[in-house]
Amino acid sequence: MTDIATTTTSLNKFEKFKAEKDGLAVKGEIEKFAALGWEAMDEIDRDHRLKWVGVFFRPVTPGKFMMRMRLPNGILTSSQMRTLAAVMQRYGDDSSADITTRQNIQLRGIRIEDLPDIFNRLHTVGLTSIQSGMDNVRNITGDPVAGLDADELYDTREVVQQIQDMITNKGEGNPEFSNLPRKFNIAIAGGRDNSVHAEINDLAFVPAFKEDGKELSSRIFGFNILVGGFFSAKRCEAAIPLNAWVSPEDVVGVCRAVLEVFRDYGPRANRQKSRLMWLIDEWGLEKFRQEVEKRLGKSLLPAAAKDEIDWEKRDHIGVYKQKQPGLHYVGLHIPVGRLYAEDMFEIARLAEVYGSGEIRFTVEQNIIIPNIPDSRLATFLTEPLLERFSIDPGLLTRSLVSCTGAQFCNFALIETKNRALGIIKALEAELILTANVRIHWTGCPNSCGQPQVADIGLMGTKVRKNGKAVEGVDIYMGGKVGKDAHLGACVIKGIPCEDLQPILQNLLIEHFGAKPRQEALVTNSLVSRAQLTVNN
Ligand code: SRM
Ligand code: SF4
Repeated sequence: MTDIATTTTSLNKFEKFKAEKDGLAVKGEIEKFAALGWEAMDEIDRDHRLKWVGVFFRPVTPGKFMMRMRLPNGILTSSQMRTLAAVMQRYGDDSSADITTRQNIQLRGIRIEDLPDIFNRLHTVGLTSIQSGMDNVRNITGDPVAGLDADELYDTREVVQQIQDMITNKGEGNPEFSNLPRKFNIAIAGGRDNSVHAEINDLAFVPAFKEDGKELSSRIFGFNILVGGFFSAKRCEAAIPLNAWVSPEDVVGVCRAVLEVFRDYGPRANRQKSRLMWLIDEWGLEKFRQEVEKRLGKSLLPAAAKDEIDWEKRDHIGVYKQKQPGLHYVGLHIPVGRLYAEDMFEIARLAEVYGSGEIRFTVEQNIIIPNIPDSRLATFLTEPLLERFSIDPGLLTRSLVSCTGAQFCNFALIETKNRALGIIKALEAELILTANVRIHWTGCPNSCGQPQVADIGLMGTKVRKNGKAVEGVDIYMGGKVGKDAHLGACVIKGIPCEDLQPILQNLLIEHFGAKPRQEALVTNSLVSRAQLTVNN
């Protein structure tokens, strides 16, 4: 491995502080920080190293930290949900939680003095927030309906858990992977609809069958590997095929090998050029693949001729039959992923009373409650919580995604979540739609809200209006998810947010078949009059 400490002169400031003291070291200092208080802490420990245990200092709300969990495959139990809700409850109105675009959850309002108690509680219910920020591997995403969907090709749950255990030493923290050149994203698709956005991950596995070569038409299941996908303020790339296929048993080994190569050879001089794709650019795909094979200790087979992603992406909102006879999973829409403690207690209760106690998150920031029997379904659907967390929201609301934005994120150039909800409500009041349109908001070019995968993506920026700097957006279009996924591009720049609604209205009419309600009313009444005439 590269001796990071000896080459500090060519390193950026993040590499320097990582070389001085590993981020994971703060795990042993939590009691000390709790006693000291946030104002007296060393600034680098507070603002950066705490992210190695999933605790984020928020300059927007100093003293009220955010905690980012790890939820492999986006799955948690009702008792875990209740524990998270209880952590938040003590902070009253200061606290909220957000389901993230990586099937995960973040809690807000956390005070440093409570961390020892919070970590104990998390540990008791088998939850961890370890290595969920900064130069670590992020939450590993898997198929949200793994093990439930009759059409699935592979149940991703176990392998996702194994990868997390390998990377984090079963949630205890793993110094082997605590000093990567930059963040790293891994996703495993198990169905035909690419429900994890494989193409925007540094490393992704997509289902693919390989001819076994011995018997005619006998096919073995495995995954084609994609590498190098990422978004950043400077550059956005879809992942490219490594021309390699692996069987499920080798997935964890490949993850380890790729991470070792990235850790030891990934560029560290310029933080804007440190993601995996920059190393692939420097080396070329062939050399990268050879280095991965060296670490793996064996050759990788060439990719299968085609992968199995041949469906449009599903959003899982609504009621669906499971592969287990008599059971259903129900997807609830959580507006922009925002939850409060009382919502989380209630979701936990519903999952226990009607299902098996399991709760799942999707990358669209919604939840799924699985394992609801036929006999309980009708009563479940009358629960008051479903009035707010609908199973049948409006066609724009349904697919709305938003990053955190200015309310809590200091990178943000604009407010996102509340604005997104307000504009969608106004658009739905004005327009009649016939299909859902996926609108994603992101508060700055870091693209946490993934505007490049959306039908319409809105990226926060500052624009000038009447001589003043105001909040605005650049508009992206053409993102395609599921089968033949590809990234959208910026089509309109610098629209002040206050002028956005009519522009979105026109885009929806011109490109997505929306009709103004007034016009639709007139047309409908003409149609019904015409029908009346025919019937008479
Ligand atoms: Fe992100 C940094 C929120 C998914 C690209 N992201 C941040 C920080 C930590 C910045 C900060 O310290 O304030 C944000 C925390 C704000 C807060 O208080 O919530 C933040 N990112 C999020 C979340 C919560 C957005 C959401 O509302 O869902 C997502 C958390 C995922 C998780 O559970 O781990 C989130 N971030 C993403 C994604 C989407 C994805 O993974 O599919 C991306 C683009 C994909 C990618 O990374 O390639 C993304 N976040 C970034 C970047 C740009 C990375 C780069 O290489 O330059 C930053 C800035 C950075 O890391 O320096 C960033
Ligand atoms: Fe913050 Fe920007 Fe990410 Fe939104 S896109 S959460 S504003 S860093």
